[in-house]
Amino acid sequence: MAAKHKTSLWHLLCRAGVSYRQGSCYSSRYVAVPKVLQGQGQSSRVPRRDTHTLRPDVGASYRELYDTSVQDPDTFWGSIARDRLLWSKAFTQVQNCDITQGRISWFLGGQLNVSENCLDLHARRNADRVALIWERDEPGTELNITYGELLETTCRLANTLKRYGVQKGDRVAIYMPVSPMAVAAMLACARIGAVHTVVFAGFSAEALSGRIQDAQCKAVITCNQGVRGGRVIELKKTVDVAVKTCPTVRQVFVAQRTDTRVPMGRLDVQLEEEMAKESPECKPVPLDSEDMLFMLYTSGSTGKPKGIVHTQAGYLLYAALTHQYVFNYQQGDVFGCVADIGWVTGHSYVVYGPLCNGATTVLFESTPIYPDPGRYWETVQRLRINQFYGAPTAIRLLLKYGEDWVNKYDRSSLKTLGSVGEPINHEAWEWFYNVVGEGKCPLVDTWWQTETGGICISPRPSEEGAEILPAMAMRPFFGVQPALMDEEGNTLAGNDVNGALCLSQPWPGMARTIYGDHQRFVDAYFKPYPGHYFTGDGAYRSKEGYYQITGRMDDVINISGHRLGTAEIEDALDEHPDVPETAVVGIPHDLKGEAAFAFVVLKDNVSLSHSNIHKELKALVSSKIAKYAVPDDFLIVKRLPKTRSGKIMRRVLRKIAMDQTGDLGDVTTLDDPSVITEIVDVYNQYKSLSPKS
Ligand code: 7RM
Repeated sequence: MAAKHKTSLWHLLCRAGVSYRQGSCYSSRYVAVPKVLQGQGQSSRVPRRDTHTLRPDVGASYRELYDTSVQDPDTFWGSIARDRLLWSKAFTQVQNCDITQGRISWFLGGQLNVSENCLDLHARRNADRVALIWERDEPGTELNITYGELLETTCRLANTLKRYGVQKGDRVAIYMPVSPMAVAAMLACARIGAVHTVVFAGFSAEALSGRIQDAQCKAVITCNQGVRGGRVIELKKTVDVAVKTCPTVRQVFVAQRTDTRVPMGRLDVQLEEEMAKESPECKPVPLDSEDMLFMLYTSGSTGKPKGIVHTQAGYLLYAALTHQYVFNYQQGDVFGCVADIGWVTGHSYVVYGPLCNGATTVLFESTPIYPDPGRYWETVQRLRINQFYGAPTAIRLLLKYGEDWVNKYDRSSLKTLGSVGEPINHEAWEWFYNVVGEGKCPLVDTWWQTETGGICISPRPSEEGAEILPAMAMRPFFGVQPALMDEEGNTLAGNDVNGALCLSQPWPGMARTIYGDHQRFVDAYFKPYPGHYFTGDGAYRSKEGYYQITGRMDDVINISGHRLGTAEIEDALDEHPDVPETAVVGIPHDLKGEAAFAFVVLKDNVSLSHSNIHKELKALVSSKIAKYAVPDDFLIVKRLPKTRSGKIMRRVLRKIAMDQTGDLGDVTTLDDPSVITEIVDVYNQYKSLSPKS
């Protein structure tokens, strides 16, 4: 038995992972079959078995491994990084971090190429192994893309970018549906050292343009149209509007997702036509470990979205290691993460983690209820998905439709279920575990953030005998050391305590900076609790020492797993000419997790009717941000509750919006407490007019 004899750290890590340093028998056989990625072709399955196996049986020494990872991170991460990544140049220093300054660097002196690690390495071994299964919007029309094909597509795309002048360090915006071409676009950037910023293809022109401007993107890669839930999305049209206000953009590359021709303008280039002219080979550029890989915009509590920056080696290593261990991914498995690539979950667990591990990863283009609420499970049956990773908001939605939609389909391929994006409530957890998984698959509730790069707190099903308690994120991953803080900034000792969740030492996957604003990075994450990374979330450490995440502590809300600053919605509402001031709060919502509730102050003598104002405000939010951000409720009030220093007391508004006016907490710092009764009266009136079931 493996657990019996004491094994070296090195040995444990090697047998758990894919050892590229020792792997010797690469075949140079290389099949590159051009395939129109959006093509109408039949799905053809090719064997995805591999010659090497990832062994899950790491056994009882997990505890030892964890202890080493936090007590001696240099040995731990150094040996794993050497073993699991293919380096062009070896690193000379494992880390050089000082989190009080927000300085984080890993694997210094080393050089590698992320796309080579994600593609060439696997294509050399077996070019015919399936890298992507593109589960397109119409069920039953999936396409398989092999490592050989994805490599060729990526190279052609990289060569095209180069020909149009995109160079190392340039930023490229990707505004595309979940598709192989989008993955190739990300990897093509990585191949030449360009920095991608993927913008969710549901965002408005204004949101897209804001991100392109902040990142000063040189190019945009998009599609003529998108298809989702049976509906066509006019992506190119949105880009046309967005780039009008983006002087840095020199080219817009347009791929064809549908057969529809869209008008092409001065900046536009038909992507597939250009790619056809290019060589199918493109040498990967060796990049420094700390060169930028991508940035991804995410909401903070104040102001505009922040461009969270991730770099090469540390990010890739962390995404790959967590992908393997948290989901107990084994070579040959079909990994199904249904997140959009516009979110960090799509980056780490649709693209980078799985591809670095040579996995077969599903690209899910559709929605949980298209064409009916059985879609996920029908897909699981048809693709024989082994790990299914989704969001609580979708689970809560589906459980309302009943078990028949699940039971209709064969889910016997499932081995691990995962949840991410927000706290998963007990009802959803039990349903996911018992109905979907029939009580047979471990369900991992994975806590992490855009800023953490990969999963930080989660059960690990591959850990022998490890218990998983419902609706709890449970245990820190290797190298992650959580701490809970009280209001005075003291670390809470012992168990059965509640506090602000911090992580007390750096790990390779953590964000490096906020693009163009390092001071904001330091202020937001490292100032609140000196010496720690502050997550912005609250957590409870149970009697057993397990972690449960309680939710955001700041003015960020989480609608259907989409993190959004209340300030962003307020900014959009405030653009209305009749609206001088608003306050948006998040309140619990059965399906969406949280919903936005808007308190709106109107100018005197407004002539528009309230219902027209509602309509206009809704339209504003959906055009400035996205449809999902539109508040469910609008309450028109005379004034907002403010402290003497002028800060809106959202805590009180949240209580009112949740109908908990009996317990408003401390309101002594309010400038004029009579504002409370004023708002409560309006709320009660509103409630009596629109009773909610
Ligand atoms: C991966 C992702 C991050 C915020 C985070 C939390 C919340 C995410 C969980 C969760 C409770 C979870 N990145 N969150 N996962 N809360 N349990 N398992 O979601 O940057 O978009 O959002 O999401 O509040 O701080 S994110």
